[in-house]
Amino acid sequence: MPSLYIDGSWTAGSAGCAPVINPFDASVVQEVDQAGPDDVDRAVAAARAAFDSGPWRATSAAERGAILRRIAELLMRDKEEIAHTETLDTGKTLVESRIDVDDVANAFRYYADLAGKDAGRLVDTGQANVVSKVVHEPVGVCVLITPWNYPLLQLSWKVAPALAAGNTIVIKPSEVTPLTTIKLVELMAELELPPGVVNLLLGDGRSVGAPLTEHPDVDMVSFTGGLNTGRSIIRASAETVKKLAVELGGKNANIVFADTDFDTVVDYALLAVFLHAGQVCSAGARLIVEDPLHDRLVEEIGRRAELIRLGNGLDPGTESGPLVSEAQLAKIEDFVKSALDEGARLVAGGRRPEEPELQNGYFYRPTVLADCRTDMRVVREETFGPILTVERFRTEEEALALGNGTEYGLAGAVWTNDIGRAHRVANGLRHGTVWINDFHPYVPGAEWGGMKRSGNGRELGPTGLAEYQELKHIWQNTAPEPSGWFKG
Ligand code: TXE
Repeated sequence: MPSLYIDGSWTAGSAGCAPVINPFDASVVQEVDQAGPDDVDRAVAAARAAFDSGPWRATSAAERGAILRRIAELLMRDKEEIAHTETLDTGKTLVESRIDVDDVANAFRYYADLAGKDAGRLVDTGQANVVSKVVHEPVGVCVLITPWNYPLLQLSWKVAPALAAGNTIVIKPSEVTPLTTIKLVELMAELELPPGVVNLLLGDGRSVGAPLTEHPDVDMVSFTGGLNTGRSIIRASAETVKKLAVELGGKNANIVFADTDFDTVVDYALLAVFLHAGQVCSAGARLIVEDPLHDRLVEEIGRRAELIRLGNGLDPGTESGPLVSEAQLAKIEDFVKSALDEGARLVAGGRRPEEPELQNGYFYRPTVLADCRTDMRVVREETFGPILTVERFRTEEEALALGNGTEYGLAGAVWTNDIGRAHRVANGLRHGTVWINDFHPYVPGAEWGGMKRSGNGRELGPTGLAEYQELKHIWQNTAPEPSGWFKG
């Protein structure tokens, strides 16, 4: 079956096919179509026409909410199949993939409930013969570009609010992990939305992503991915002054004071960084530890990291899967080498696993590096792999300075039993999310996004819907008469 979806029809791409690789063993899962320049133009034209003149604009928010609720139901109907596909495509464990599908359905339900809740507002002008109101409108044609670490989840944070607000969309998933995106579009195709409301293009960033971000008929781009790609997208969209929402990853601080419960913080420090082999934008990749606890904590985390069971995500005994691609594996090896060259001390990992059955896949052992400093590349840059760097602090001020010590500002955590200190540090961190005595949880109702170089705009929550809306002020004079401004 062809895998592009344009103007309500499945279609083959004009740029041939490309294999989708299972990172567990480098086998080919499936071949998928690749879009060429004509496909890009056709998808944008279909979305443009559906927005400008199709029946979609006339749907009520309640109708759109019902569509989103139906998508959530279909996701639950096919949950096992979708989770299985996500594991084949990304390497993550089936447990994680199932949680992803549940979270995806929750995102659709959340925006189903929110659609139409806020109809705008009346403004008191102080004039009896004037009605002044501010209303929400959709932005128009929205291009949604997603990464490979949470292919379906990241997509749902964009598709659900974009449709709830009444936009038409062109989806461009990562070329590395397109399979569950194809599946989601198949589910939406079951709903028989007007042609052109939802379109799907497959292909890489250079041939498909970049032309979309430059396209004059696209009104908005929502992007999640790497910082340098984000910079290119911001530059490419400047000419046509597109609306942008970008989430560009993080280098997230996990700050531990010595009064914290030891076993709990060991457990969470491992979860924070090694979940999904560290390929998480909010991964707690920088452990920043108060001096009295430092040596004991590093030793225990190193010991526990060596026990993490790598394997096939489909195997129930597996605790962590591979990296997503050969390129990502090479990047991680390079980061570890540069860290050791710059003076870091290897506490655990730092190598590929020895097991014969893992040799074909893109595996790397969970790695702990002590004696790290903010001037090291491995501490400053997002590695997006199973690498934990550890830094030491002595005062609260020092902890805060380290926590804010990179150009990113996506997420961070502070661990302490001193409630005043917990809030002082949380207030001082320039991160979009701060956890106190926890790591990773989120809810669809709370905004997600970055400060500093971690991005612009927010996903989730009411703001995640507002990103896909324009505001319009309508002023009505109910008793017009000459103003008398010009006397002649
Ligand atoms: O991501 P890219 P890559 C970070 C992480 C990772 C690094 C590189 O540090 O190691 O980025 O990963 C599309 N115009 N994150 O290279 O390039 C691309 O096809 C338009 C953090 O895989 O950012 C894909 O669909 N689109 C991140 C998407 O952008 C372009 C999650 C993301 O790919 C494009 C993933 C272009 N010029 C990686 N170039 C997070 N924030 O969670 C590429 N794309």
